Amino acid sequence: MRVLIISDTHGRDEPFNKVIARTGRDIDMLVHCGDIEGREEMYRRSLSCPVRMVPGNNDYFSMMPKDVQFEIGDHRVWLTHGHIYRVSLGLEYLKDEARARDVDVVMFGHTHRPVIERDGNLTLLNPGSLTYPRQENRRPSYIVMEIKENGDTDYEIKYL
Ligand SMILES: [Mn+2]
Repeated sequence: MRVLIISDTHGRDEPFNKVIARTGRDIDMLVHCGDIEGREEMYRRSLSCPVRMVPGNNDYFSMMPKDVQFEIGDHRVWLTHGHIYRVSLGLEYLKDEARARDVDVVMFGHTHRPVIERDGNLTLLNPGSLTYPRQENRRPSYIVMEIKENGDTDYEIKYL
């Protein structure tokens, strides 16, 4: 099972189209961590797989819930943009809330810097931004999560 995780596209579709050209359409779930800016329907229709999204701090008029929890394989996943948990200042609030929610994977965005961090049983994933990357190499980034037959899960940051 392959999950494509993206974030902070800020209204632009071209980087996402490049990602799909690269990964192929054989994707089992698409996750968008927010700052979608009006392109929600495009993402919902882009692939024939379930799509999970939350609004970001720039999705002012969105009626979608700001937090969602769901399962991927055996993983309990919490998805939130992250600004409410002050992720720009560090991941402590996010970790506290993840533990209170008893999830093992947190997906977030907002910082425009890709992160894969493991802390005990908790895995924190930020795919970075496909439109306005802020990490050192300034390349648009995303994460591919791959769950193997035996349940082992790999996470990889990829760059356009
Ligand atoms: Mn953003």
